[in-house]
Amino acid sequence: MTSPSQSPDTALLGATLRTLQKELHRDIELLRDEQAPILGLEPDAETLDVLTQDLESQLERVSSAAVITIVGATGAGKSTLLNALVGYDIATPGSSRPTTTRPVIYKPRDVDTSDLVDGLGDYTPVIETYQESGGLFTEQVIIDAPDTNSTSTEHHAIVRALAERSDVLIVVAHRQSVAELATIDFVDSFAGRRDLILVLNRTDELTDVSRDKLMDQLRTLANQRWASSTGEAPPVIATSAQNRLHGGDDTGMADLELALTELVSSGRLGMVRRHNALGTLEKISALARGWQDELGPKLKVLTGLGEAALAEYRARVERELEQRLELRRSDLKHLLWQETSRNWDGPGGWALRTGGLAGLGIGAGAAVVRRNPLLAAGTAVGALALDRANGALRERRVERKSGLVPSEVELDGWYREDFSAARLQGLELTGNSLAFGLADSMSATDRATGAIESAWARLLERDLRRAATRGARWYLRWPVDLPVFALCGWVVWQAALGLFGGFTDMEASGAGTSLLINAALVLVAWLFLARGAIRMLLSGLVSGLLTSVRHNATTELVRMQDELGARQREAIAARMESLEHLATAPERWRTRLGIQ
Ligand SMILES: Nc1nc2c(ncn2[C@@H]2O[C@H](COP(=O)(O)OP(=O)(O)OP(=O)(O)O)[C@@H](O)[C@H]2O)c(=O)[nH]1
Ligand SMILES: [Mg+2]
Repeated sequence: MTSPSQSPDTALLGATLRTLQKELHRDIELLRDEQAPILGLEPDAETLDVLTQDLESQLERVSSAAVITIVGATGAGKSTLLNALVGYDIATPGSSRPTTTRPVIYKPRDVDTSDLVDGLGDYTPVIETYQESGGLFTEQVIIDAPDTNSTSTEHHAIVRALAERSDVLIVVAHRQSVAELATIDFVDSFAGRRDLILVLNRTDELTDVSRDKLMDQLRTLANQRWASSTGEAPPVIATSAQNRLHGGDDTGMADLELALTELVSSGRLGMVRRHNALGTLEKISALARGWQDELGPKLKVLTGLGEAALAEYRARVERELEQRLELRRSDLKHLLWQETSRNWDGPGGWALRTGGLAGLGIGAGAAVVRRNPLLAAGTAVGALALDRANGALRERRVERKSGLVPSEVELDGWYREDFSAARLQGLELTGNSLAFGLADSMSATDRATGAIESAWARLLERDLRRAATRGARWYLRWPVDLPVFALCGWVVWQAALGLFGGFTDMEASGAGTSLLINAALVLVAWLFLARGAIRMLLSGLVSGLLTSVRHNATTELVRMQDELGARQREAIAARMESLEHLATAPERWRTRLGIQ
């Protein structure tokens, strides 16, 4: 509904209200998020919907003419009162009750009331335009509503809907209907949200005593049931609409006109609407405070459970990795020997590459070499071949990640165990076990697998090579290789001497078969000793490698814990913030709208 002119003030007010309204919606939507709606809000959902719709319609009407709805029991004189306010007989009062069965909206010619009647269905009000202008309230929209005490529920619904879209409700009672007002909750539901004016009409029919008595009853209701949150009670006025309409003097009608004029005069109207909006907001914030008390601690518990679950899950993955790495220690040693031997050109490298089987074979060969050189050679070669095959097998085993990385089924099982308390709490709070970004099994599994795989890959691709390079530095290689070269040189020297001394004298010169065999035995023994020493040294490096795998995996797992934990923490914090935001909204609105 729009009025012909809109002052810059009201436009600004409208903009501010809309911003505030947006914030409010955002908070409410977050709390009732489809994925994880907080179930504790459900009992209040209907009230909340009514309140937010109310707020919305008030904000929409910020720049329009005032809407005054006259409600009350049948025969109280609502239609007559309307005529008295407009100044001529526009509404039809009557004696057959109820006279007004459909609401009638009276409006100035240039005011569009489509918003007012929008969505009212079959009970669309009759719209009448003021024929005469210049009356006291012919600038405003006045609604003559059907009675609120009849049994017709349609009447009730439509009056309620119209009252929601109004600025001011004039509640009219007469002698017969004052007591009844206390029994119906219609006025209760608007108290604090709408400007109310209580009118005792048809006072010309009453004695002073009974009028005072009825006025007292109305004042008690106004003070005790319908006061606003600031404690302000609606005014109670005694009138005789008929007297006024017939040109008589009626102080009550004059008071009513004054009160209404104040409320609907352009500057005041914005204020009325702001007050009404604030009244509605107070109710939303009271609901929010209740939710805060009830749900705040539960949300905190959920945060704690989510974090504990992640910590437990991480610790479990780490423990498991630790054990599995220990099982891989010997394979890794072997791999490091192989890798180191690749960087070691020389006899030490060959010895290092030779496994235990080959060592045994060569040893056995050495034992029989004097008696049967052919068998000795065969034993050594066979053992070497077997050793090579065994080494290849180990290498493949180390490079495979399976066995080291827990299977998806295992990880899922741990997840279910560790996250069960958090999931249950989420389920209770929102009907969704993964409420507020609690880590799901898939992402926890992916992250844990990724952490271990990347740590292992880093070992194979970088750390192992570095360790192998370190294991084959010159100051390790030379002490092993030089004696071998020296011995070989000596044998060659002896052989040369023998050669110069004549082939026949070879045995005598000491360069005969037994020299060669002895030299070979010394060589094998030396290399065997050296191999043992280098392997011991490399084993120390293996411990370092395993520590770095653990360290890298842990770093990644901690990151997983932080990131997944932060997601839930932030989601819950956002809900808590929304609750707090709603609980303190009236304060903020008051400041922003300049209302004390
Ligand atoms: N004496 C006296 N009679 C009044 C006064 N106001 C209204 N009446 C009479 O009371 C009767 C009912 O008045 P209405 O204005 O039709 O009452 P209403 O509240 O609109 O009734 P419904 O349309 O049925 O809900 C009519 O006969 C009016 O003339 C008044 O101030 N004094
Ligand atoms: Mg009527």
